[in-house]
Amino acid sequence: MNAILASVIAMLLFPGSWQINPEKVVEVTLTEWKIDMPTTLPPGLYNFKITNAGHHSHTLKIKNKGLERKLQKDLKPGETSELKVNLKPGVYRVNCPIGFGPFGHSDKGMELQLNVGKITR
Ligand SMILES: [Cu+2]
Repeated sequence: MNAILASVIAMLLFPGSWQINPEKVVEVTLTEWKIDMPTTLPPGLYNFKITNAGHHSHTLKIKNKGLERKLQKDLKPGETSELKVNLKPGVYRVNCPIGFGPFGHSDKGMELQLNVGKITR
């Protein structure tokens, strides 16, 4: 098959496959009361694929000095959503900011520290 035609078909079948700087996908699973995801990542553009595998509503927030990103809507049990974040080197706090104080999901365990390291070659 003609190489140009083949690449056009690939672009149609896999939109995004031609992007120069494709984002990396990170799977995140939310349950009671845990956020399951990597705690160290290299810097880069990420698409966090967040699934609520629990029995309560959950959400996800990623924050440090210069950045704060949160899902627009809380996830009901079984729902999945995506959050695109450009992570620069640094330490981030990742949590589920639902509830308050001792009833807050963070305090129950839905909180972790994400370390984004420098690129080492
Ligand atoms: Cu939660």
